[in-house]
Amino acid sequence: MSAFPLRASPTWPEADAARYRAAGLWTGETFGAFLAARAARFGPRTAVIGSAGERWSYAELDERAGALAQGFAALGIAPGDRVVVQLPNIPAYVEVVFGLWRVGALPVFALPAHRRSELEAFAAAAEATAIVTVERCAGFDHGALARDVAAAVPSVAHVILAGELDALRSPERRVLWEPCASAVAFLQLSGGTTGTPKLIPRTHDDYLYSVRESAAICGFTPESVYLCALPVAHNFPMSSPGILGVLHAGGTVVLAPSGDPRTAFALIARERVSVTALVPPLLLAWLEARASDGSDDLSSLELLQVGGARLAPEAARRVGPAFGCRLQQVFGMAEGLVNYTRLDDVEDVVVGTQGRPISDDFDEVRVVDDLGSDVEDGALGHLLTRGPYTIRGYYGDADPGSFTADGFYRTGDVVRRLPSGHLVVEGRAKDQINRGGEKIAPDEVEDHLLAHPSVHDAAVVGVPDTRLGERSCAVIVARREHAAPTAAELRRFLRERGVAAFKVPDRVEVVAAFPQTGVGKVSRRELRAALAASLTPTVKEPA
Ligand code: OOB
Repeated sequence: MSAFPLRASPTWPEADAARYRAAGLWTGETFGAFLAARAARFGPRTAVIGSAGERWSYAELDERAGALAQGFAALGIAPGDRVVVQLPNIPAYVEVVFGLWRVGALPVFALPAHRRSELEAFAAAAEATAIVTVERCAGFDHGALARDVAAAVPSVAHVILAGELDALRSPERRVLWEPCASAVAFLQLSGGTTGTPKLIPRTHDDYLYSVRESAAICGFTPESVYLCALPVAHNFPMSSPGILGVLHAGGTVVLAPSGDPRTAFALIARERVSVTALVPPLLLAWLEARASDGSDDLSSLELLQVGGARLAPEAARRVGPAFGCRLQQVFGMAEGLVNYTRLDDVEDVVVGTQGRPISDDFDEVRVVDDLGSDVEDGALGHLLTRGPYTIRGYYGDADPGSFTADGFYRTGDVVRRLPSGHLVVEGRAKDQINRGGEKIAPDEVEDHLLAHPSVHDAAVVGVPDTRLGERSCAVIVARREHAAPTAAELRRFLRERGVAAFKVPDRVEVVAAFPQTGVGKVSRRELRAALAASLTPTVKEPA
């Protein structure tokens, strides 16, 4: 067993769990059993294709994950251990994650963009015992980063590099561990609204339910060929229906090293890809590339999913004509609830809404006013949700205020519900910036800025941007008798502190003092709102 016991997290009351089991939503299947069952059913079919020419069948993937699990066990990775996985879109990601599940360990999913500040925080919060990463990727030394994190976080005993996996594999076939399906299978990262990371405990039962239903809603079959163009560890390409949905259906996952149109179009043509998933800014890049050069054969594409941030209706309408395929909007969250427009929805619904929940009968959705009373259909309100795959609390019960007393998750999204059950995302009441699908917690970035010797105070706000939806702007008050730091200096400062590039403010404004927004202590939220309103997107962008 792990030397670092799992922290307790709030979970579903037994009555709800019993209801989900009785209705056949929670089947008792675990991820280890899931892969074995796929291998038994789809053995010789192609499961995973990598951009370097790797092609693994279901039987091979199962074999590789099993041999890796034995190696992980021999290294001392124990059931219940948390293991930070920071891998790009390479086939090793799939075998590592299933290998960890086979040994009873819990992956903690980091994104390739995360740097020391984030990785250290995740490893510490999860008390991870190992980090799995690549030596280098896109010019960055991930191996050195992982070793730095291991040196700083006492629980981390191992750094495992993708290049070392073959040496780790063992031909032994000991039965390792069969966890209970109601146990936590992995920790996903929350987009975050606070300075400290919130880890999301997802169970085998709840996550596999969402995977199976998502695959059914999206019509995945053994013929489906899914291009993973977003970072594979994100909840959207992982399970909505994502790579797990394709594997569930017996289809093929094609891992793209990047989502840029050139790379992606070539892979779509080469592998006859039928479905893929994008965030809105990437869709815009694809639309532009397609308009300037329509020569790639994308005729295999049947479905293009877009989610993670607001999709402008004008962009949505261009999908069909540009790619000759259907659009599907996906509005989801790593905490659980996922909404899809359905394949048989009419165009206005597909273009103008963000879909409806996976389960008509079991996803509970409330749209409430500021006082918590339900509003009429069609009216704006806060989205609260509870159901068979939405967590009831964060890992270790961090931030209990994100949940109501009766277990609804406060999504922080402001929505309208239509009589059909479809939701339209109209805005956000949470302190979060959504930079083209990448989520930024202002608190976190402000804490870093305040560490700069010339910064007296800092507020980070979102400003509208036609391409990304929002960009981040740091508003700075300099210390008395200090020259205000330049934008370039602050950016370098944040990078040196190991902050992911997407969190480094796009714009920096220096002001003499912050506006007084109310009586007494200035609320960060009011302050950010006042500053955001005073910043127009046309003001000069820093070079
Ligand atoms: C997905 O998950 P997260 O955890 O990175 O972010 C969730 C938040 C939502 O609460 C909402 O604020 C925003 O991202 N969001 C959207 C959206 N999809 C997500 N806002 C407007 N329109 C959409 N279609 O982003 C995620 C997880 C699973 C599937 C898809 C997206």
